[in-house]
Amino acid sequence: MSPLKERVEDLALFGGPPAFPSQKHVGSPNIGDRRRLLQRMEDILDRRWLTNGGPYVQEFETRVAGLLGVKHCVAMCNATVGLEIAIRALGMTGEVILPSFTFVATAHALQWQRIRPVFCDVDPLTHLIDPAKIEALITPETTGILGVHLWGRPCDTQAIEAIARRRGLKVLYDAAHAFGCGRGARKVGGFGDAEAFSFHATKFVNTFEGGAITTNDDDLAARLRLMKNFGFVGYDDVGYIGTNGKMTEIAAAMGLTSLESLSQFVAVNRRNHRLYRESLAGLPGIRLLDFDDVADHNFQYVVLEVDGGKAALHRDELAQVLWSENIVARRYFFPGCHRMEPYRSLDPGAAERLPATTEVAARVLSLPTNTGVDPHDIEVIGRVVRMALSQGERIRRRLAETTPKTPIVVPHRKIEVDLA
Ligand code: T4K
Repeated sequence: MSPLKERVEDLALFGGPPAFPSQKHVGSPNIGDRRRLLQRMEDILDRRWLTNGGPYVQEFETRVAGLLGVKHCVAMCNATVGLEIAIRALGMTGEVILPSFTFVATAHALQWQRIRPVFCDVDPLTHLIDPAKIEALITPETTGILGVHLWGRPCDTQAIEAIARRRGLKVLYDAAHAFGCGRGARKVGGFGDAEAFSFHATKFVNTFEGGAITTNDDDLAARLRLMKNFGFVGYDDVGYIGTNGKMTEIAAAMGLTSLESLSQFVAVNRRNHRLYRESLAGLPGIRLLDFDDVADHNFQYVVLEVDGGKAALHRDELAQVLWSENIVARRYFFPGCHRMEPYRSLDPGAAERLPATTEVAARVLSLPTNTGVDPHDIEVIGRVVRMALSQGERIRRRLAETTPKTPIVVPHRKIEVDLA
């Protein structure tokens, strides 16, 4: 039984026992049928074929393409390398327009190959790139748009692709969060020139590390296949510049096993999302992002917006309360790529054109979900949030008394490194 949190004094922040004995994570991986996975692993070892487009990778690609209704799926070692390869295979150069409110890999995949990421503001309600703000950012150097289907909600693909057609730009989507999601009758995977998926351990369908690029373009798919395998066209012949973006057989085995439990994972995520919504309903200044308008959503992120002007605690104060209770809520994707290096130095004025990004980044808090979280956990988390918000003033006062000169900071990993 989790300790009851009825009074401010019960909070772990002020000496009470934490609500959970060990940490509850946002990205705790789904495992699926362990026995089936181990069988596949045995088979891989027996065959002595571990990587380089083996039978498990081929089966995984076929299954993913079939599921998404797209002609080609090219499996990759992760989504970041997948994005880098897709960007290069699409011939993007110069400048590419993307949202700043995304995981930093989206921007890094461009900057890594000396393409300038030009950050566009988002819609404050959906957190997605705002198509109305794209055209003003197009210059003679612009070669593409990189939309992000954040939290699994598809971008306004019609508006983005209309701009791209008019201005002769390529369109790539970062679909890292959007596996299994759809717009109308269409699944994410076939929009734009190509889409990039992540199957990282923290994604609801995972391959430990992994990713894929999907496309309906035969030539592009052929280029992607060459580029992820050093450009080899035969045993001794290289026909293209390439890198190593290959997925391993073990990763594909995990992916296939994960896919077999996909509907069960979605059902758990959907239930968790509903329970959070019910348990946090009616709290002033609190909004839980809903996805009722999205066809076939995967519900893999539970995203809370804490409006510091209306809620009794600011987002970071609430996060501090939760962290001390072993509830590792995350401030994804604070503070926005434009406020991280190297972008902060390369484009110091970016914040002026990104007011909605700044506002959203100050509010978001992702809560633990996936199969690692059960209804009782959500009840406990909901009770902690409710109690903390009903006692906001007292919590602030206590914090001021106990740590008078220490600013409120959310614990985070810090790596000191001298890059000079
Ligand atoms: N585009 C977008 C929009 C993305 O969100 C991402 C990745 C990418 C591109 C790039 O995809 P990949 O190249 O990774 O395929 C995590 C993930 O590492 C990252 O894949 C993901 N997005 C991002 C949103 O979250 P961090 O830096 O937050 O990871 P970390 O180590 O803090 O782990 C997240 C949480 O999950 C922690 O609370 C711990 C927990 N966890 C993690 C792992 C790896 C577990 O419980 N078990 C585990 O095995 O980036």
